[in-house]
Amino acid sequence: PLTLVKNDSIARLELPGGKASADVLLYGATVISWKVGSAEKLFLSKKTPLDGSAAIRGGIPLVFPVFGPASDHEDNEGLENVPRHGVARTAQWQLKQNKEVDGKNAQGQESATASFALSSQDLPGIDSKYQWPFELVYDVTLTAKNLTTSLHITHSSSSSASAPMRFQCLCHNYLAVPSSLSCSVKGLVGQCYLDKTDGAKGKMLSPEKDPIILNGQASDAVYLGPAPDLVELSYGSQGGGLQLTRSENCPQTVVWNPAEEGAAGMKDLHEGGWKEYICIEPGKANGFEELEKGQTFTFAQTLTAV
Ligand code: TA6
Repeated sequence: PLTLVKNDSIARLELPGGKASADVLLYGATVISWKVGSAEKLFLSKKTPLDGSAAIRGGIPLVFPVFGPASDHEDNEGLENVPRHGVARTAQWQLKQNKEVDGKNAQGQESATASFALSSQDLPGIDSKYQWPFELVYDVTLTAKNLTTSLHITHSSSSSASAPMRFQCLCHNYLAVPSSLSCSVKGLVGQCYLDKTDGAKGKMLSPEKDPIILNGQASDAVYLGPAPDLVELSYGSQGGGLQLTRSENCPQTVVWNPAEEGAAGMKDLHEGGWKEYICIEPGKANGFEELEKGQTFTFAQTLTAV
């Protein structure tokens, strides 16, 4: 079932019998909680405001139409005036009538889906920052062990003169971990990556080994692709973790944790919060997609609790 809670600011999806739940803040269509049973799988800073006054530090912020500062990207034509990480994560989305809130997914598993919509027409002044009209539809589907998000990006310009819409998109997943000092990530071996702890443009390196051990050192790496079949986050000695799959049209994967020194400057991150999450972020974050008017690009990811 789907209910609106907290003064209709949050859409809550639940499977019967407390099997799983997810909370989606309409501000940014940000999944701020995903529970498998009673186990919370996403991180949410205790100091992040949820009243729409600032971007959310946690959950799954949606990054569109640019990842990071536009100035990080050489061929950022048309994106120069778009704010860091874009406009979707700080916009007020609408809850759409649900296709099938309670049903079965393609695999016959019990599922619940909520859909959200954002139109560029809902963003006053957007055309001074971003010239292309767009419609976004975001589906969040819960099954007993999975959370699937699908972002449908439509270039809705009806004017004949419109050049292809240029954009990036990414799910900025803040994944809860028992300790960010003893996690590991598998599935990215062999991929070149931009090490952004070494300046904004990053230095091209390739990881020597799998798994990548996160041991409390700062990490800010953009793995360039191709889209890996599976990325696995292991929590470390106590076992457990998450698996991530995504559509092949979003080949990059960002792995980020600020570590203690980076966290010191983040006023919306509670004390020690950097030890409680790893960001593993699939997306199109290197180079720009180009979408003809009337066309739709769909970016899907599935997180699975193991
Ligand atoms: O996803 C990695 C990153 O680009 C990091 O460089 C760090 O800045 C993070 O995003 C958080 O960005 P934000 O603007 O939400 O503080």
